Amino acid sequence: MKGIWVAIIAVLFILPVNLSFDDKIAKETFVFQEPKIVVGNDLKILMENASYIRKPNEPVIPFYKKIYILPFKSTVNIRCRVSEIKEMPIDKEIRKAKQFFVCKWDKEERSVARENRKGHSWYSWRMAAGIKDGKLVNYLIINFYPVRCEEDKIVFAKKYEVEIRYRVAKYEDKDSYELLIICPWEYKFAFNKLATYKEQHGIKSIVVSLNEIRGGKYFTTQGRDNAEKIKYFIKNAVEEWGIKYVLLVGDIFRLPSRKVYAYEGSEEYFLSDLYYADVFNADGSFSSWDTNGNGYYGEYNHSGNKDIIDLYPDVYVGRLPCRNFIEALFLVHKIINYMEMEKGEWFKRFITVAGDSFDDSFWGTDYIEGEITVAESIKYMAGFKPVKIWASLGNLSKENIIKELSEGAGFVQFEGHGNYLSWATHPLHDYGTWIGISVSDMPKIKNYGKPFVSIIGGCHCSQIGMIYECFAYRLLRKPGGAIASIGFTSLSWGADDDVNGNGEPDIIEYASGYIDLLFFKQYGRGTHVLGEIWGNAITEYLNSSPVEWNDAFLDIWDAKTVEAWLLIGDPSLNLQ
Ligand SMILES: [Ca+2]
Ligand SMILES: [Ca+2]
Ligand SMILES: [Ca+2]
Ligand SMILES: [Ca+2]
Repeated sequence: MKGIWVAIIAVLFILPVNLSFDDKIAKETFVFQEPKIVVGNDLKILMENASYIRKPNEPVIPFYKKIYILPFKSTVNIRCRVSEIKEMPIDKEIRKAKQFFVCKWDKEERSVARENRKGHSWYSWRMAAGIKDGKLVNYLIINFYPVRCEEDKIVFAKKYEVEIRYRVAKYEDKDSYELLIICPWEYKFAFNKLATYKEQHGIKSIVVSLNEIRGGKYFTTQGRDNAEKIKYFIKNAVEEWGIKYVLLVGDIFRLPSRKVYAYEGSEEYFLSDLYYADVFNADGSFSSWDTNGNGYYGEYNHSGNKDIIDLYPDVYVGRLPCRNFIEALFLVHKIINYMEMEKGEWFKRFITVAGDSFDDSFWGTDYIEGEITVAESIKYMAGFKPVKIWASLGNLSKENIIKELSEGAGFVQFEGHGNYLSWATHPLHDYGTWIGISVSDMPKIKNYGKPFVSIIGGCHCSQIGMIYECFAYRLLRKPGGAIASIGFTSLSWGADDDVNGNGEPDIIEYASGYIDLLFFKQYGRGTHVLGEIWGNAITEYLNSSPVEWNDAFLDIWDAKTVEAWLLIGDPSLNLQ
């Protein structure tokens, strides 16, 4: 951000909690440099170090964001004076954003959302309750939109004077337990074993059965259905016990996931466990994800309805979708073994599997999208030996994927297309050919005693609740295979081209490619606990994306990207 903030009166503040109930004011002035207009077939508006709105069929405009971290439950009031406004005439159209590509195997299509255009303002702000380093905080996000597009001109606002009035609330963190395991009663025996082991390793743990939640054993039962009862329980457990990690155990028929109705034009609903992690609003109240109270959750563009939610996780949540006691016991042993084992050289291997995800040749960029994304992840994984199974290297084949996975690895990243049983991608410029692996290949993967963490970029690879187990869970359920897996329960999207003209391929700046590489960015920064990596990646994604629920940018893709990004695994697991 150097060189952009010309005048700064007050800087980012993190307030000590003991300043309760004092009114405070912070003032900050931002002066933006004039946008650069690049003339080509259309006009690109560039600003240094800016982010860019990429709403299909709308002009691409730059924006800046500033994040403040305040104590949990603090309240704010923002005033912003915008001045030094300048009109800049233009005689060509501003570049418009393109549709996203759907990362679905068998079907490559552009997604569409209903037009719902509304003008944007010079700035916006929102406050969200979230978690940072295991502590509840409030994130205040201010977005600045210094460029507006009109018919024959752009209007540029140079100077922003921001006044933040805030009131700090008092919140005391408890510390009776760190890990809460919620499971059906018939799995309790297996997970008591895990809890005992965790306790011996310094993680205070409690196992609670679904019957005990419904029966009100610890807290008074609240909630309209089973999922909401579980979510209220988690809220109580965070407030009363200081829970940081929640491990949900059971397939969705035993422990439900939440059907979420963020409708981007092709899939009416999908399942989200982020629902269980985003338990608080910024004022500390329960986040129902059904703010309009109509019984449909997480609505966006859903028959004209909308639920306004902050999406930020407040606790780190993962799931083991076990279908029976044998699977439950198997996974408990797998986790304990992983914690026990001396990890050898194999752990330092980082396997990346990628190819040419989309045909972008007619846009002239001709990126090899999957490879670009995993190459970015590799940059963050210092100390790891990258193993590249890439179309451009000529070694992308099912046999090679099986062979390399069989040798074991600390981490694996797939970037391409999927359905709930398979993952695949394309050779260079050959979009009719699919190369990948499916659940039927998994018995051939023989990395016994060397399980990996897999990040799977592609639609539906983590879609729990289908007739057969999904690709992501099948990897956990086999001997060897994966110890944890993150991927999408829904359709996911790839942003192609360099629509915003900043020189970076959009595939790593938006949607699925962006969130997947944030996992490795977090790990590379030294966050090694699985759930924290997951939570921090979602938080960073939300901090940098304007999910404002105001229809100005129709940010369904961003909301859905975080909602559908499911962690299958133990969130308290240390990946070292
Ligand atoms: Ca609703
Ligand atoms: Ca939240
Ligand atoms: Ca391509
Ligand atoms: Ca770009």
